[in-house]
Amino acid sequence: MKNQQKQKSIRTSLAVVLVLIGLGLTSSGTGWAQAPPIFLPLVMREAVGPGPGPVPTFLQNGGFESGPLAWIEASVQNLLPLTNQTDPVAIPAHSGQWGAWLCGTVNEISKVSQQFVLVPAGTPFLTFWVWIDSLAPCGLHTGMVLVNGLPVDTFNLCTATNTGGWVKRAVNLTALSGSGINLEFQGNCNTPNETISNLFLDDVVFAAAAN
Ligand SMILES: [Ca+2]
Repeated sequence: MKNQQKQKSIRTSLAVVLVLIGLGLTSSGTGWAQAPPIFLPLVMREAVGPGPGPVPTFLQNGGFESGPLAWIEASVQNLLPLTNQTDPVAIPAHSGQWGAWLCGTVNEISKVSQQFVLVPAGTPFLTFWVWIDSLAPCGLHTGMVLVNGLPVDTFNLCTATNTGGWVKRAVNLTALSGSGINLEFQGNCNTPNETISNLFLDDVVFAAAAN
């Protein structure tokens, strides 16, 4: 609104100047006097406001079946979290052949992330499947989901939380419906006791409900 008022004020001022020039009026010491008309070229440029920002994109490759497509992988031990059934020690994926394998070795922090993902208005529940397989006591290793760098779901990776198979989790992101988010899944197993935890992840999907 302020910009519109400012533009309107500028246009009004310019219009007054043009009228005065067009009329050929100039000010003298005793008052307004007629002067030869002067015509000046004048180009007005419309004020340009900030353009539209980048458009968030739908989550891609949520089942990892296209390998690393759309996902950014990170690991302090220089491992690639995305894996498929050709890895002899990988567990069966929840769907297809590919999944993400976070932690899996000592002193590891591993991540898979996507940037500027749309939280669809009709399906704002972030759902995903995990398989926890850990040898660690509880309180050391954690699995996390981070949205824009902040944890929205945190869970222990330890013998007491071993799932023995794939289980579904969900995070309600209704408050961010229609927004673009930076989405990250992280396994943090960087602790001095050097026990191993595994966090497998597959089938990341935005859904209308948690179940
Ligand atoms: Ca898969």
